[in-house]
Amino acid sequence: EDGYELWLRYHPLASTQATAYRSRASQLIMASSTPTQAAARDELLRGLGGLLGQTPRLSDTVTRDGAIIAGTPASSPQLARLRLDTGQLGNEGYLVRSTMVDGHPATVIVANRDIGVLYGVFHFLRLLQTEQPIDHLDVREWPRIKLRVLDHWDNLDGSIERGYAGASIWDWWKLPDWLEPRYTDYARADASIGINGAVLDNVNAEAAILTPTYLQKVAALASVFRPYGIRVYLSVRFSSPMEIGGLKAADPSDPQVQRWWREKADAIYQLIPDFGGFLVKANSEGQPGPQDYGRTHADGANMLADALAPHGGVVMWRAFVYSQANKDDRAKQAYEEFKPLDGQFRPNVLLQVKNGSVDFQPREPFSPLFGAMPKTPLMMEFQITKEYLGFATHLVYLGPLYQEVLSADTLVDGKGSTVAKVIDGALDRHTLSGMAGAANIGTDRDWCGSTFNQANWYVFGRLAWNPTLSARAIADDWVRMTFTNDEAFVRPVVDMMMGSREAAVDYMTPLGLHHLMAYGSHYGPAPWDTSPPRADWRPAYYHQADRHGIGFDRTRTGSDAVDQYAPPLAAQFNDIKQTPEQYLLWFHHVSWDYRLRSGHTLWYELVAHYTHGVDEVKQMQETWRRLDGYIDPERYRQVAAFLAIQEKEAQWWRDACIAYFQSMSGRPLPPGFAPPQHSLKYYESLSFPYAPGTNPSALGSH
Ligand code: BDP
Repeated sequence: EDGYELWLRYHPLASTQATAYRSRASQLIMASSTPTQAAARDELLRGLGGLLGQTPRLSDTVTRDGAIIAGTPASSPQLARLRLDTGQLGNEGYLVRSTMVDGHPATVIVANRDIGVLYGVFHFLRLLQTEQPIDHLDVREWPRIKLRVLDHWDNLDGSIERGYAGASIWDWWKLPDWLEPRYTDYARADASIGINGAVLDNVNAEAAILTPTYLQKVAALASVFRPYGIRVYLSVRFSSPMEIGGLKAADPSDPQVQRWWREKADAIYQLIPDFGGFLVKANSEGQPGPQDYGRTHADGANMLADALAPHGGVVMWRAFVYSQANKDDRAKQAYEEFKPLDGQFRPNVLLQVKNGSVDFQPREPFSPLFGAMPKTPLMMEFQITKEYLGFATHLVYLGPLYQEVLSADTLVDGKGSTVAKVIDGALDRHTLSGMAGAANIGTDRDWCGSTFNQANWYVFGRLAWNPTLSARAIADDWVRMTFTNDEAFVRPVVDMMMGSREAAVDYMTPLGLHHLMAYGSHYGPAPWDTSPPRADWRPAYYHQADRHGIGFDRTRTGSDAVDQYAPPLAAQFNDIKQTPEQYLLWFHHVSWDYRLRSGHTLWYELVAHYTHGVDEVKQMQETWRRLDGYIDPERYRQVAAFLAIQEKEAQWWRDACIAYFQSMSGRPLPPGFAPPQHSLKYYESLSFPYAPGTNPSALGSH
């Protein structure tokens, strides 16, 4: 097996459940006159055929026990007669219910729109894939978040910024005439977890994407995705009117510029009537933007929003900004720049905010922007591709990271004002809401560079559908669908996944440390590195280690980043005694001899955490060793090999960081801990091959 099938791996169910399921899939009553209906029916037949070894007979009416009826009240008179309550379901929700139809026990999958039926079909298949009972179903589901989007950081030359799974799956050369079957499989996978949008190109965008030639190609992709409920969006370069429109400037207050964008939007919607809108990285890491003309982010976003509004499109404006000129703490800059603009954005603008205030680190406290801009819909931006988490090979399940952020309490409106409630619009009553994930998908046969990375695409989609789901329950589904339902395999693997992110935090950046990674690649440790041209790209900017202590003082006597949080949280983070230890060095500069809750010194705990991270990876290897024989040898062996790489590199991280921090602390290694395998000089001298997304000529490539 090569992993191509992802979690839609409809291999025959081994258990006795299959027999029971067959009697619940005797007949299928389902229209297929629209492309989405056809996609839903094909999926159901493919899934049942694979899982049960037989497909139900197609029929117009229910004539036997165990029928499945799927559709909308509009597409199926029989479903209409059942008068099921679909009010709450909206356009994308669905109901899967066991009921009697014409005297026969049947399963109905009903929705208000075809797309809901497709989502319902995937849910029903998931129940079978995970061997759930299906005799008394009463499932009622609808998405809590409106825009559930993958951001592809794909360049037009086929490379991917921070992509570790091969090249871009968009074959711009052969589009629009040749539509790779893979595009359809991509759409199926997205739809199966409720993803309904795809931004096709890198946030460091090229103007060429908006030329007629490329728009034809984009339209072709949109036509493949449409039946699966996926809208396409484009990242646009703010200066496009100059680069491809012949204008002298891109000033958002210039009527010529405004007209250029209006006409461009009109042209796009001519080709793609359901085009989603624009994603914009502006005045960030060298990208052009409205500030080049003395205008604000709101001025820039609103100009684009006005061009899209007549067509129903949205602008997703990114809040990832920090500048070299600004000498203030980088972690404070997005908040300082955007909070004053609350209330100034058009209704079709979402502000897309990274989960933390620095940059997709193994652990960051949630960005203080969440909860701070009640008049603006804030969209979550997670990273699915593991830029700072070991690329393709390290096994790091991101479910716990996402859940930690989504369930964090901002306290802005009393207890229970979670980040999830900010972004799903519940807290401030926004109808527009969104969650984006920077995709980890490429041309590798397994799509994501490793089998376990597929779980990160999967969990992102499931949490975008419902941000209160548990990362563990989602991992459990994923393991069953991807590997096997054998409990002896499922339990240890889910445990291993659930612990994997904490292990990575421990061997890379424990206790609130961040951004110790090598310049450029962001792979491997380089806490010593002084070569980056900007201070805020150097690890020392973040760890501040010296003879006395380590950590970034963000308290009121430091950068005062703490006061960007709601007062009770600010007070907590400001007080070293109350700060959760996982954020200790994020908020405080701490003496090496400071005693943590364990009674040990900071220096001791730092060494202990690094060591523990390595031990955890060894434990993961041990777990995997015991699971030989439960799954196919191809995937088994790759996971084993990747775990061996991870173990080696966890050791490297530990040893390099301990060697370096010891050179700062001057403290002896606490008793019982092995010394680093090599000298600090050795770790400093290592060099590495090219890593994706670090092409020095590309902007934002540090
Ligand atoms: C950083 C990446 C860089 C991206 C940037 C962004 O290193 O490649 O362009 O984020 O999100 O994490 O714009």
